[in-house]
Amino acid sequence: MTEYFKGVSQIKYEGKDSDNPLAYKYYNPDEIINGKRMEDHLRFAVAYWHTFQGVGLDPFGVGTAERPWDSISDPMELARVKMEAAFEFFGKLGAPFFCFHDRDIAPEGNSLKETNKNLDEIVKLAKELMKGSKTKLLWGTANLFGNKRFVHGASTSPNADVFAYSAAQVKKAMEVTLELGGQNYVFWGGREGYETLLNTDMKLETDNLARFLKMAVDYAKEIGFKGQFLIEPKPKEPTKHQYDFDTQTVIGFLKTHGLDPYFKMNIEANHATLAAHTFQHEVRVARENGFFGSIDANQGDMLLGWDTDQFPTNIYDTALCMYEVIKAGGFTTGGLNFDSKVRRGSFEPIDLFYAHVAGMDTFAKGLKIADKMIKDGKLDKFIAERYSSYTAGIGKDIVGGKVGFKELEKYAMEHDQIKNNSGRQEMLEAILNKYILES
Ligand code: XLS
Ligand code: CA
Ligand code: CA
Repeated sequence: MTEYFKGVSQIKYEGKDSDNPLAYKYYNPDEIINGKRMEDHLRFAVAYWHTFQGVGLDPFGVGTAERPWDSISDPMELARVKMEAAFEFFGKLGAPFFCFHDRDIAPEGNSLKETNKNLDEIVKLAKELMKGSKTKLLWGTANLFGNKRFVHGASTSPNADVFAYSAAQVKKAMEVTLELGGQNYVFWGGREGYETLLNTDMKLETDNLARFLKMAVDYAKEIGFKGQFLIEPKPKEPTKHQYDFDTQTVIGFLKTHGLDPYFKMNIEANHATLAAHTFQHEVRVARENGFFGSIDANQGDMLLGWDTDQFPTNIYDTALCMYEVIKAGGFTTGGLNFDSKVRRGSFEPIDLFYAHVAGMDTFAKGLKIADKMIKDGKLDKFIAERYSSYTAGIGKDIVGGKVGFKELEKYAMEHDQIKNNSGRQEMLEAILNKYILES
């Protein structure tokens, strides 16, 4: 078989003293952290779209990426070569999972029928390659935003033909996800949102979105797809206002439409930033409400207001993310998918390896820090003490539903000289720094 990434051999764990950029310093798949292998804690996935479809274009200039498949022009030949190269990449990296959109792996034809035929052919190849590989499919999804037919949305388009087309496309994407053993299926609301309410029937659009998801739930049952359905919140981009704004909004939407038993969240770090939340906030909201599913691992730029999808290299964020993941009981079907792209200036194939190694090490280190934070228990203890007024006396009665406004008024009359305690934020931040520096 052709070797596409020449000069890169299997990436190994060399430990923290290594200065080899093509070796893991912290990611040691077999190392046991709290009774579980690191690989099983982190469940890393490579995102097909950025890594094999990304060309490094921006609104001001053409693609800069140099890739081993650049000389191929036939779309189907290109799709086959990329799939082979992808499995070489997964193998060399030791990535246990990958994720894709239908249109990442196979080109559209002149009709939906031809498009499905193209997809079938590449799925067949992927299935063959998976037999000789340890890499599994974390999730599949449908691209309902790239083609111009989705200009006004997919299931929220004002055009019923687009709704029908989107349904046909998701039906097929679910079938191929099942065929490849996908453990989840993701719904990211591509262009499900609006630009102006002057031309938008918001009620019909959001009801249609719910109808669409209900059809997907029904069809999953029909074909025996047992994977987890995930919704990926994002507040803006491409539309000005996306319906799946953030985790709390999506939970409310699912509950309104009786869809909450069938969906969990796929939280993306950069989307949290766009919603003016921290990454940790979004994961916390998901876990505390029973919607923790999977994570799109990346990071945004605090100085930019758009979705930069950078590789995650911020230890604070990965530590606090893994803190939430461990507290959620760890991943079940989900994992950490690198929905991240190399910068336009990092255009060589080797940069794809450097980037993934950097992201994987940052999360591995984050896992170790989080494990220490939890085992040491200082933060948990502080929080427990901070809320201890609810474990006895009037607080216990409030939590236990034993008192109402009248009883509380009587209590407040007798206890109106209130004494608060310090939140000790800086002291706690120094403790977090100590975990980071010493783990
Ligand atoms: C775009 C989204 C997208 C989803 C999958 O912003 O992150 O890539 O993860 O459709
Ligand atoms: Ca994403
Ligand atoms: Ca993104």
